[in-house]
Amino acid sequence: MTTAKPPLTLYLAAPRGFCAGVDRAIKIVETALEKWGAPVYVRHEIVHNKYVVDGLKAKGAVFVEELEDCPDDRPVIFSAHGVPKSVPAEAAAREMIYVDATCPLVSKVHIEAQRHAENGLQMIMIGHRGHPETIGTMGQLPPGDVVLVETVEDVATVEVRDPERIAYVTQTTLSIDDTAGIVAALQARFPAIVGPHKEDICYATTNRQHAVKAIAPKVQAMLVVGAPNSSNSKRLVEVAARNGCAYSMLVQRAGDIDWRAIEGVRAIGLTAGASAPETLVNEVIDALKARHDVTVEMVETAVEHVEFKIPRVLREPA
Ligand code: 0CH
Ligand code: SF4
Repeated sequence: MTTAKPPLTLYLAAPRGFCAGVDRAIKIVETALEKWGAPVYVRHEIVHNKYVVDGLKAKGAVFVEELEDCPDDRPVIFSAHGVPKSVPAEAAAREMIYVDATCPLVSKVHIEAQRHAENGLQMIMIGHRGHPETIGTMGQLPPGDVVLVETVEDVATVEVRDPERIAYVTQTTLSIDDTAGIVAALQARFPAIVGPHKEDICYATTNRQHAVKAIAPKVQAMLVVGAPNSSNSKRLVEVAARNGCAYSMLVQRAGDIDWRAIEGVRAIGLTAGASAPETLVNEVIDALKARHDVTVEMVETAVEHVEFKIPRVLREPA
């Protein structure tokens, strides 16, 4: 006799998973491999996902952390998160072929920071210390020129040259709510501070957080497919937890699901960070279906049509 599987309503977030910048960055590596053959070097994980990185390694990409680990005579690609100005400068000095896979929305923040500095404003960056995007954005200006603020508490102690002449930029993958709090604290302490017309947090980060907010109050658990070093994925876990979901968990693959923790759950949410492929989302759905009688409810809070072209050098024949 077989026992019936327990019912489970699965609220599937839309949008979820790959954003336009990730899609472009992965295509850049694939196209570079087609154009120049293996090996093609990639400085830092092209996006923060082991499955993606392993797939590209299998096609001949070699991942390194620093440019000094690349030979002069092979092409190198810079990851979607962006790089300090010193990195392309070094590649050019070594006469390397390099392709910058920095997301255009990150490059936009780089340009903003430079423009403010040219106008004589001191820059404050809201971001996470040590994250490659923060290092890349701060590295658009000379060392020491950009001050990092991570929390509301940091705002109280941050020291600036002239409170009348400062501006801020942010990492693109931050928590919308936390960032609003930090910006409010900056504006309260420095009323003259200049900021972006619209926040630097990108459309993909915003949309994925909104979808999670819509699902969180309906479910007892939320699974976020993403990597432990993926900033935007970790923010989705926090957003679920802060919006009424009792158990919120980051999983890289179905094998990471803690079945004991979600035993008895009858409504579960599922989303994926901007660097997590849909195939891993499907793997999680299949694992849930193997144990439950699953009813899928799509929760779509936005429709995305953003697409970015790969650089011209990769669209031309070799
Ligand atoms: O969320 P982070 O920035 O850690 O990066 P990811 O997980 O590789 O997602 C893609 C975003 C790349 C730059 O915005
Ligand atoms: Fe670009 Fe946003 Fe995707 Fe980052 S998360 S790669 S900024 S679209």
